[in-house]
Amino acid sequence: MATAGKVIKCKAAVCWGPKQPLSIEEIEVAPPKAHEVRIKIVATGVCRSDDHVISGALSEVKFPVILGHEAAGIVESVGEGVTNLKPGDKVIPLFVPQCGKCRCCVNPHSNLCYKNDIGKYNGLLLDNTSRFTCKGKSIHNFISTSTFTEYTVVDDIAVAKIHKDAPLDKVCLIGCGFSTGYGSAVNTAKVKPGSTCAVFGLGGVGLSVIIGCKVAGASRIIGVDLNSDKFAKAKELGATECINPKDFNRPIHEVLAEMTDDGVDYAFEVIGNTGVMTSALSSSHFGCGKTVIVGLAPSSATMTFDPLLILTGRVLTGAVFGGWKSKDDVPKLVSDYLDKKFEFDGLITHKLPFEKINEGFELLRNGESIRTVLSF
Ligand code: PAD
Ligand code: ZN
Ligand code: ZN
Repeated sequence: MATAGKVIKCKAAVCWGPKQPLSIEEIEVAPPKAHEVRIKIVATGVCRSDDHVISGALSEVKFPVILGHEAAGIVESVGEGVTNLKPGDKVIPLFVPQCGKCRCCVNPHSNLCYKNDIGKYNGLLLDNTSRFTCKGKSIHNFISTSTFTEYTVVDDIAVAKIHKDAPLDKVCLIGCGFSTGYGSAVNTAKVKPGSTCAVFGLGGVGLSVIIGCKVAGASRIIGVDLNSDKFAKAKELGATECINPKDFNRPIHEVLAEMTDDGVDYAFEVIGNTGVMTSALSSSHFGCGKTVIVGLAPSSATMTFDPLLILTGRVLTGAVFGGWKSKDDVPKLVSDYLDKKFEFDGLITHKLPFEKINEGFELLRNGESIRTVLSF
């Protein structure tokens, strides 16, 4: 491409600090260095995890920063040593990279590569620098991806090549929301046919848990949300019942225990609220229930519960990105989507031009949208 090796000037949404709207700016994106890839982002989703940074809930994230981590795009150019990608390839950036060499990568049961930037939030590429500048200032990366920009640069362990026929404005959801929820059910919980599930939080990720529970053959899938407007879509995607904690004057775990002969087989917390995490744990069966934490709690939050809850046999676990080994599994998820093994188009409730990104976040905050997909 004509731009290879050159600095690209383009549009990006810069987050200058918490509690302020994102600002559409012209930025400069330097060419990729060795083992890096410059990507033209085509479509990017608005995920709650980005909003946690904007709201100030993830206080370790360094500013200024370009957020965004759920996206699909096209390779513009590659740095030295990148052999498996070429300009024009369709790709999905990976917020959990896969180096293939670290203790987690070589363990078939883990997907959290040591090279990830979640929780540490260094906000830099692996060589400890950034390729973004704006108004003379260096701008941080966000969890190995930064997709709220027309062009981004990622390390080659943080990008997967996908099928050439993949519709980028849909499969961008495989970069986070869909895969996280779906994998939490099929990989992390390993939901069994005929089982009973409760899903706390019916946003894009919680609804994807429901899709996973259904594909796994669960016989009852109970959606739980404070916003009853979310119930119709949840039922459309596979929930067999939905309940609103506001409609009961006793704890929701007691309601669920009554509904399910002492508790569900699998409970999922997909909100990021530590109180709800304990409710989810309490809703699972005392002797054989499994609870999966998917929601991202605020930086300072801690979870407390009576240890007797797990002493009797309940299992408590969690997963980032649905337990998928990103570089290996994302291309397979895209192919499975193209082969119609599952469907998630119903999660995309809004489409907006990139410039309207703040409107996309407003729709998420006021509960109107499931996923807004922004395109350039
Ligand atoms: P969302 O905000 O679209 O959905 C959250 C839902 O929870 C909404 O429908 C709310 O009405 C509902 N809700 C809020 N509080 C309560 C409550 N106390 N009781 C019942 N329902 C409630 O978010 P999302 O689906 O995009 O993301 C959900 C969480 O998952 C969020 O914390 C996000 O940061 C996290 C996430 N984790 C990963 C991962 O890899 N583990 C990936 C992506 C997102
Ligand atoms: Zn996300
Ligand atoms: Zn690794």
